[in-house]
Amino acid sequence: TANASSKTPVTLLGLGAMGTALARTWLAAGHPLTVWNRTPARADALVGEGAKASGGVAEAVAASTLVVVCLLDDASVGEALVGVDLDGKDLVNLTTTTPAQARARAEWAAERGARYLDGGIMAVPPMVGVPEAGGYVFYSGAAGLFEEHRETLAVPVGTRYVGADAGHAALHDVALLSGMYGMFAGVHHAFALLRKEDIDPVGFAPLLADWLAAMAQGVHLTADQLRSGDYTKGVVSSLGMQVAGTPTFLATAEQQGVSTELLRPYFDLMARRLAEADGDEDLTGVVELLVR
Ligand code: FVH
Repeated sequence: TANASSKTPVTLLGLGAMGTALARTWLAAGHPLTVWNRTPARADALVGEGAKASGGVAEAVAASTLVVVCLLDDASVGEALVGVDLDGKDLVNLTTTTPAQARARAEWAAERGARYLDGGIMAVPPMVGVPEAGGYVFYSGAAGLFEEHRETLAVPVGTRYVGADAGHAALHDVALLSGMYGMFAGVHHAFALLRKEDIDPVGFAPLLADWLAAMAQGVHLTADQLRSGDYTKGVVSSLGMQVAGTPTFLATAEQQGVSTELLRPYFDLMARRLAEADGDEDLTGVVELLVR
């Protein structure tokens, strides 16, 4: 149709849970979409919805200038694209990788005549195509290339460009997810403490969620302190006071029959920092111990 032909054609490689969700949004927005998946049957439903299936990965790549890749990991990207002509293509790789893999993949693409953007997806499949869910993708690589494709890339979820270094999208992605795993560790320890008591976890959940949300505001103070280099700036709860409190947390875990293996590594870092720094500073100095 006239409407479909006015939209940028997209080739999408990878129809796992995420790739399939992305595909549906481009189809719904009227983009001509060519799809490829290692297991071809996963394309069947999308073909029924208007996508073009391809005879193979080379044919799929040939179909559009903009080629979006969403595969399992960096190795699968290399395997899928081995020997494929990428000359003149704009490759957008949404596969989760390390920053070093993203930088190497950008060089690999350039050697094959392709322009390259890397992406880190901050969304799970049900958030794709649902703007109010707040999902987005970090992009890094050449700013001009991002601008050229911004509108098309913004169809599935929001976009956040984080700079020319191809590794920075992956770094932002992994940094946010690492923060999330630290939070999950605390959540699991908290629930474990209650496990043997007559306390309903469902009733406790909103208390925990609200407390974490309030404490999460502390990231702004941490960032300020890191930028200024003054870890005593604006301190509310000093390192000295908090280290003095750690035996209470360890003893409570002991009394509740809960392992301290999640808490102890962080408490050990706090104690090490106190041994070498000002007790009036914040917890921020722990960052110094982590950076080798
Ligand atoms: N799903 C999620 O919640 C997260 C959200 C944040 C971002 N991640 C990353 O997105 C990438 C794709 O994830 P996915 O959810 O689509 O993953 P799967 O459903 O497991 O699909 C994997 C696809 O990769 C294909 N594949 C695997 N190995 C190879 C290979 N050697 N050669 C070619 N393709 C390969 C697989 O094909 P098939 O098994 O159907 O034949 C799927 O298309 C990922 O980086 C997440 O970390 C998702």
